[in-house]
Amino acid sequence: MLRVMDANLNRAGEGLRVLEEVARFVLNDRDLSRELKEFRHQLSQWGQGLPLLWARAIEKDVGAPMLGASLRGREGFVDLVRANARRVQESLRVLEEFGQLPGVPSRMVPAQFEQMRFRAYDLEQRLLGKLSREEKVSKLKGLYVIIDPQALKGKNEVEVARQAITGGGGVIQLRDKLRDKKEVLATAQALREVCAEMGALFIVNDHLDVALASAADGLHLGQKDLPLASARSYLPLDKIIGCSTATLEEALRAQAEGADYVGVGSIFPTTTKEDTRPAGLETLQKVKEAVSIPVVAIGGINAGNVAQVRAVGADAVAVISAILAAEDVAAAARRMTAAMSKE
Ligand code: TZP
Ligand code: MG
Repeated sequence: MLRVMDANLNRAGEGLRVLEEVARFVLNDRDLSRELKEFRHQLSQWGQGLPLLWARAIEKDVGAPMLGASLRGREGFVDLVRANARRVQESLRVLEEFGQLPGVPSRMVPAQFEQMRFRAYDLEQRLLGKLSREEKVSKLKGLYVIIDPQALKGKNEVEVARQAITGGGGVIQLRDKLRDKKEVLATAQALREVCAEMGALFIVNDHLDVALASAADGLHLGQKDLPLASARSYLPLDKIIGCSTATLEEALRAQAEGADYVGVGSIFPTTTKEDTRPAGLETLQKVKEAVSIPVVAIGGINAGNVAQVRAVGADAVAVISAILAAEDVAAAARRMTAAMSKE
């Protein structure tokens, strides 16, 4: 029985080590990797000073020839985290069950293994959420199309989104300043569906409740909207948050508060939004140099001036009128993406 305890302490420790490496080297997340390390150390202390190690006899272990086999076929880090978290949770469950048998050292309290198992579930969720968020953030480049019904001139939102994605748009945002929430939600749900189907990100502007109810990939907040921390506390861990900024200070603050990307604008004069503040190419360049999160330029951008925006380093350009007002939305999106890739 000591062999079972030993093997499972070991197995849980190994799984935690893999999770710790993902947190440290893949996610660069200091807090998560520290927590995982502490967890692993705590677990290893259970085995210390006990006659457990000599109880391990790997040559007698029928499972030994299989070691390594279960590591084949991992599809990516999500898969890796799931498999190893499961390994940790299963081992802790075994420790909890066997820990109730007579003969187990009294300091191995089964209830503590149970608590550790719940902690392992929580850490798994946090790792998976962060991984999924990073994957979304990596898609924030190129053309970001904002669907604003006021600029659609009667065209259908979903059809326009479909064409914009066909033309190369990788992100779609719904920005609706006028309609009732009920209608905004119905449009959001339809847009989220088409984005998921075509592999684009879907972001909701302003409304946390609509973002949640439509299972959007993220939420975009302005300086006068909900504070970032409040929105973050309600959104699942895999959702991203963008923040509009017009100055370097605002962009740095947004990053410090945990924004996944910043919007910077207005870069050029625009008639689409009345109360914009000018930011200009110079501010855009300064922001790009100062922050490490993706920078999305916005305001008056079209196929004729997008090269200037790219030249100062913007990761993505957010566009309303240059795409939505075009007769052929897909062709306009194609022109824009082509102009963006020109040096
Ligand atoms: N925020 C800053 S400028 C702007 C917003 C929402 C409007 C961008 O629209 P357009 O038509 O691409 O200039
Ligand atoms: Mg807003």
